[in-house]
This record gives sequence, C-alpha cells and structure tokens, in this order.
Amino acid sequence: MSTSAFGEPVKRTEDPRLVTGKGRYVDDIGDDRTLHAAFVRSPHARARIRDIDPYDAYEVDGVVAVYTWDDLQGPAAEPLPLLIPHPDLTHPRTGYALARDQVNHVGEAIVMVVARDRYVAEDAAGLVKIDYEVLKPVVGLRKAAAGEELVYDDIPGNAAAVSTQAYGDAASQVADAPHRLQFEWDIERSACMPMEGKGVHARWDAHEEKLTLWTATQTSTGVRGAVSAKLGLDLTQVDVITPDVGGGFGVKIVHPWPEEIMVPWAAIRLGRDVKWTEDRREHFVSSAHERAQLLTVDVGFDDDGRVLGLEVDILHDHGAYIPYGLIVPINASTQLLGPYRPGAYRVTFTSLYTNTVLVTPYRGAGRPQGVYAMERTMDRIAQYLGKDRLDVRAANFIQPEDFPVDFGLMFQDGRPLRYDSGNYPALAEKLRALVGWDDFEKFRDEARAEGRQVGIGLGFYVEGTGPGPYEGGHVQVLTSGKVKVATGITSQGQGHQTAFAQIVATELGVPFEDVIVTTGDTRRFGYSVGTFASRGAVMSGSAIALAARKVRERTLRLAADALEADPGDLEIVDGMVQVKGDPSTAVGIGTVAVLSNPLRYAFDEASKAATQFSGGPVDYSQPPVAPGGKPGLDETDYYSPPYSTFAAGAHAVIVETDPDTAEITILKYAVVHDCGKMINPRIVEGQIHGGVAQGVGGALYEVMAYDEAGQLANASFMDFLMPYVSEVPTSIDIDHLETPSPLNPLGIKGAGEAGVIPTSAAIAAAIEDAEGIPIVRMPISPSELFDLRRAERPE
Ligand code: MCN
Repeated sequence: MSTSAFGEPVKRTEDPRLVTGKGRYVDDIGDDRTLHAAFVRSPHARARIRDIDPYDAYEVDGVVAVYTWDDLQGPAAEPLPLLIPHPDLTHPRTGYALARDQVNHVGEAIVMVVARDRYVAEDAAGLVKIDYEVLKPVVGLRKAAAGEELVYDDIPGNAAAVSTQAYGDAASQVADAPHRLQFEWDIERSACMPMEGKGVHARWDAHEEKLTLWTATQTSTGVRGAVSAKLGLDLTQVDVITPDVGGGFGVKIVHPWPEEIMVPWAAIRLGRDVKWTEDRREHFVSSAHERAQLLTVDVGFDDDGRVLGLEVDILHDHGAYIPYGLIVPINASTQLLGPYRPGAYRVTFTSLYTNTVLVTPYRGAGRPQGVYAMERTMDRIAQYLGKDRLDVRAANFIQPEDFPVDFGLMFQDGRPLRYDSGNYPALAEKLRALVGWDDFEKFRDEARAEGRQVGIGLGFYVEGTGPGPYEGGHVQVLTSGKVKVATGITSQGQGHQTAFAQIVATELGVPFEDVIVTTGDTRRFGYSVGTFASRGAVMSGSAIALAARKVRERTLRLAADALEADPGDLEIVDGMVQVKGDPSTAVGIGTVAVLSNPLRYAFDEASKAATQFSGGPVDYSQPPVAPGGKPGLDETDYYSPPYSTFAAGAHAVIVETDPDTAEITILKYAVVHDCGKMINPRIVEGQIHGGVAQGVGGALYEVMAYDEAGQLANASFMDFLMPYVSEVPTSIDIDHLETPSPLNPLGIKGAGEAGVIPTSAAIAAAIEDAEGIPIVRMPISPSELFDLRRAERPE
C-alpha cells in the first residue's frame, strides 16, 4: 500500500466490519442486568398537563421506577440548553428533559418508566394515566404566520426570531430594474431518517463516581458538556463514547436530547446500567424534522438576465422548540445566493413556532430550500427572457478573479460571509459537457417523436463548509511501528477512519494500513465540537495533518541523534527512517518511538533495536528528557479556521414523465463537484451518491403529513415514502473540479452535504421543462403532478 495515500480512491477500511455485522452500536452495549427505559409521550399537539397518575405502572412486575418532571431537581429540572444563541432569537423555547406542565407537540416525552426489559417498560408506560386539558394547536406555516392562534401565550405572532440581512438598496434596485418577477416557493417538511435511531446507554460507577455514556450522537464532547452540567457532575466525571453510528444526517447533532439526560439520571439513582433505544415511530414523532419553508422572491433583472436586485422573505417552521438556534434559516438566507452576486440583496426570515416536532439541521441545513428558490428563479428569468438557462446563470456568476468575495452578510458561524475560492464558470462548462446540455433538444425531439415527454433541469450551489471554532488531533507512533490517531469528532458512516489514515500515512510516510483511527470517544480526545456542517475533513483532517507534521519533525530529530545525521538529510519511507536514498541506514519509526522514551526495556524487537543505539535500557549519557522536551512520540495539534471554506457544485438531471400515469423517471443524473483537494475521491463520490439519493426523496416523495390537530398522519415507513433503490438513479455521472481552499493546510473543503443541496431544484426544473406546467413546491410527487396536470389542462 502506498504511503502517499492522500488523494487516492482507497476502499473504506471500516466497511468489511460494518457490512459483515461486526459493527457495535449503542444497542449492542449492556447485558442481562441492564435496565430498560420507555417513555410516555404526548398524544396531543398542545395540552396542559393537569395530573399524572403513575401508580398502575408501578404495579407491573419488573418495573423499577417511574419518573416525571417533579422528580427532577436542580439543573436537570431547568429548560434544556439553547445551544447557539443569536441576538435576533428573542423568544427561545427549548423544552425540558420531561414535559413540565404543558406539551407542545405529539411525541413529547412526559414520563419515563424503567423496567427489567423493554417489553415490561412499554407495557407499564401504557398504564400511566395523564389528565390533559387539550388546547388548540397551531400547525402549518401560514397558520403560524397569521398569529391568530398561539403556540405560547406570551409569544405574539408565534415568532421566535425575525432577522434581516442586506447589502445595497435591494428594494430600489428591484423596482427600477428593466424586468421584475415575483414568486412563492413552497418547501415541505421532511426528516433525516437514519437507519439507526437515537440510543443511549448509561453506566454509573458509584465507587469512582464516574458516568460512562454510550450514545448515538454527532458530538460526544457536546453531550459530555451538557450532561455533566445537567446532572451536576464535573466534566471529568463523564466519559462519552460514540460507538458505530448508523447514520445521523443532522438529527443527532442536538445535545442533549431529553433521553440523554434522563437515562444517565436514572442510572445514577438506580446504580444500574440503564438503556433506551428509539423505535421508528418515536423517531418520527420525537426526534427532529427540517426543510419546511415558504420563500417569497421579488427579483429585478436586466435584458441579459443579470440580477440587479433581489428581495427574499422566508417563513421558517421551527416546530415547537429551538434547541439549535437559527442555523437553518440563516443558511437558507445566505446560501441562497449560491455562485451569484446580485447587485443588491435583502433577505428577512421569520422563524415561527408550530405545535410540531422541533426543527434542527438536516443534511444541507437550509441550503436545499434557499437553492431551490434561487435556482428556480434563475429558470424563470431565462424563460421570461427566452434565454438559455445556463447562459442566464453564466451572466450572474462570480468570476474566478473575484475571490475572496465579501458580501457584507453574516454566515451561520457568526463570521462574515466570505467565499474563499472557486471557479463557477468552469463548473458550468464541465456540467454542460457531462450532461450533454447542448444535445438535449435533439434528444427531446426524438423522444417526442416516440410519444415521450422528457425535460432537463439544473441546480447550482455554493456551500459554506468546515466552520470553526476548532478541532484537534492526536497522533502517536507506537513502539510496534503502528500509528494511533484520535480526534474528537464522531463518525456516522462518512469513512473518517479511512480518510484520516490516508492523511497521516501521507504526512508521516508510513503504510496506510498501519494507521489506526479513533473518533468520538472523550477518553481518547476530550476537546471537540462535532460532526456537522461538512466540517470533519476540513477541521479534524487539518488538525490531524498538523499533529502528524509535528510527529514527523520529532521523529526525524530523534532518529538524527541515533543515526548521527542531520534531520534535514533524513526521510521516512514505508515507516522506516533513513538517510535519504540509503535504505541500509533504515531504522523503524517504532524503534524511534522507543528511543523517545528515557526508560527502555527490551521487551520487543523495537526496544532491542533501540538499545543498540543507546547502549542500554536507560541512556544515562543524556538528560532523559531534554529541557522543553517530552518522552513518547506523540503530538497533539488543533486547527481553527479564520472563516468557513466554500465548496460548490452543479447538478443536472434529465427526467421522463409518463403522459398517462405522471410517473417520474430519472434518466440521467450528472454532478460536477468542487470540494477543493480530495482526500479520497471514492469517499467523496459515495457521499455525493448518498446525498443525491436523499435529495431524490426530498424532491419527489417525502412529506411529514401533519393534520390540523397536529397528528403526524404518516409516522411509519408504510406511509412516509423514502425512495427505494428503484427510485434512485442507478448511476450518477460525476466530474470533479479542485479549487484548493487557501484557508487550511490541505486545501480541502467539505463534501458531506453536497449531494442533497440542489437536487430538488434540478428535478423540479426538469419536471417543469418536461411538462410545461409551473412547479413551485418541493416535493412534487407523481400524484401531485397528476393533479397539477388536471388543474392546468382541464379536458
Ligand atoms: N472528504 C474527502 N475530501 C474532501 C472532503 C471530504 O475525502 N475534500 C471525505 C471526508 O474525509 C469524509 C467524507 O468525505 O470521510 C465527508 O467529509 P466532510 O464533508 O468533512 O463531512 P463530515 O465528515 O463533517 O460529515 C458530516 C456530513 C454531514 S453535515 C451530514 S448531515 C452527513 C454527511 O456528512 N451525514 C452522513 N454524510 C453522511 N454520510 C453517512 N454515511 N451518514 C451520515 O449520517
């Protein structure tokens, strides 16, 4: 295996284990003595809790405890933390670990039952009697915006936040422009739906006064901080371990989820392991959703389609609680701009409470909505002017020489919106060739001759990835010659073990297979922010590279002493340090690791080799640790970017719509993607494939169907339509562009969300192109298309 693995399409080393059933997930932790929790959840979307009678539940054989909010004290009884405050978030509501005196959505946890097994816990939960005063719920964006009925009596207009960002005088630019169009784009509610739901297992060691928590999270250090604070423990009393996680896609970013408080809280009180594994229905009604937005666009443009002024108003459905601040609407309102820079811009978003499941970032986090609005607006400008859709976009592209680009707006990380690098015209040209844009009309004519309807659609996007504040990495050369790497971010299937090993193998000059990576375990690495916002590669990758560079430097220095050479004359080849070009001088890095330790016993081959250099187990001729030095061959470093780096891409899709049934078939899907330097193109392409599959779900099928009473009418996979393999394009044509980021040592940008961002925009555009019927919402299912046809073309 190559030691210059960076950039190679190496197969993911974690996969053989995961696909042969050897993964270890939270639910795999524990034994027969473990107690199981089940939650009594609200059947009402909005209700006051008058009384809770848990006594029948207590009577069930095997029930150990029943807890309500009244049992909680101190910080555990306080509202859950607001994770990312924002000055415009004037009315934050975050909820409680167990509902206090009111429930605000169906599925909200009210009572926890702990029993000897899950069946007993579930049965007993069904016996808890709760007396509710049922209140009228607020469901749907338009109803929330009308403000006639309120989710919280003390929050007028249901508005958690109203926020405006602008540059230039957009209103005048729009009004004075030669042409003006107005639209309303309607994006439905959807959700992440990872294969593994949430799960928590807690163990309390009363002797050590130490809590160990296994949880399916995207931020182990975040959970540790929140849980220790909520349970009144010192940070050092809590270890959080994230074992294998079966997908997150954003929903596992919240910390703490109520169950992450309640399960350890019970474990401490009961002195027994307690666990909870979410079932699918719970996931539907008590985890998080996203997307739901109404975007109103007012655009002014010239004869070439250049956007002179753009005004956007966004209504954002935030559900009943806002634990995660305003990230989603901020992303929608800033990333809407994509690869363009309108002459003037004003966006206002209103974050509204509704009596539905809370909203937190879902892969793309607001960008699919913003991009939908912008890209569909570009399509309509082209249509209005009778111009080519790619040409109108090209007229608006930021040019390569314009970077860095400052917008005078604020990004979701609290830093200025500043694009670092990119080449959008080059993306467009690659896409034109990849999808066969110029040949499409010929294809359409041929299809028409056969009685078929086909259409083509486009979607461009720019994505701020790798936000700070920091991530760290620890790299340690073991005496065996293997290299251990630890970073705090967690993995949900992104292939971090492989990619980070590639970085270290390249930086250190060691075989890729000899690098062992650990993620998401606070015992190994205690400082971290987490895996979201496509930041793993940029943040942890950079930190690990910096740490590996330090290790390399020390390895060369130590080996130089041993080989009586100048460090500058040495190189590391396949894990051996040698005088450049002279393998006869080679000494293994494991041996150098032994040399780095003043106390050496000849336990193993590396130690025996080391004693040859130093003349004995302890080298008394030198101070064992030079001033300012340290034993061991390991280093830690951190990376903190000045601001986010901006990846970009463009999708094009060709669809066929059945003239009779309105079935929508994707004939071709093309992606051109720029995430700067790629660590592993195979992983990047896998990320794009997964993202496109999720995007197809959002574009064509997925809706959280709330009725007026706030009941989720399709809370199972029988009714919530996720695309099967039969609906997802079987092949996706991908081409890459690499514009390195100047902001980090590896020149990388994030890739994890790219596939999902413009998918809906491109597919909606293709359907519109095939049908000639305006498509203004996401998703557009075959049955909706059927209805639209009837409305547009009554017989
Ligand atoms: N990568 C690369 N070269 C680059 C950029 C990335 O080789 N220039 C690789 C990385 O090394 C990593 C993968 O691509 O293995 C994704 O990297 P990155 O873009 O940094 O994203 P994160 O590691 O931060 O992962 C989070 C991102 C997000 S925000 C969501 S949501 C998401 C996603 O990744 N959730 C996922 N991809 C997912 N994939 C799986 N299987 N499961 C999820 O829950």
